[in-house]
Amino acid sequence: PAVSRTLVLVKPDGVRRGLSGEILRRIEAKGYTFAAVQLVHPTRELLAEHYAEHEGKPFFEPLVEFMLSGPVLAVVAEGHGVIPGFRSLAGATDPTAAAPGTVRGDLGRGWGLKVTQNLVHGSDSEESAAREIALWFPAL
Ligand code: DAT
Ligand code: MG
Repeated sequence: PAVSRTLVLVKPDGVRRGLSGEILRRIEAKGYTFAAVQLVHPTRELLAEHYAEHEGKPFFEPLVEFMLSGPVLAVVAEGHGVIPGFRSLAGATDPTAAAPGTVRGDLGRGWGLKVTQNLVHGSDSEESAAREIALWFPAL
């Protein structure tokens, strides 16, 4: 696969639990590099844009509230096939279902009891990645 970029977010539960380093370590260990890393206090407007595809779903408001509960580590990761590659590192959306060896499977159930609190976000396509990187890193 071509070299591409993806947007990774270490969500507030990951930052709060001190797992940012462990998550970045796994990304680097797989061979990806970082094009940008920044601690962000997102606004409600930014999150509404970021999660626009989920607007109107029952978990949308709780998701935005959770994402406002503390700082988020925003990362642009780069490498061959990094978009599906990071999704594979992250594991299934629900930490209960996520396989061992994945971020959500190994670390995802320490604090949050909700699917919403699943430690990380990763872009799901080239289009999403371009849109999300422009949102979180307008200067990049
Ligand atoms: P992913 O983050 O794996 O791409 P998604 O895009 O379907 O998952 O959903 C975005 C986030 O919304 C997800 O990381 C956690 C939350 N979420 C998804 N489905 C949910 C549900 N059924 N209940 C509560 N939160 C949910
Ligand atoms: Mg998604």
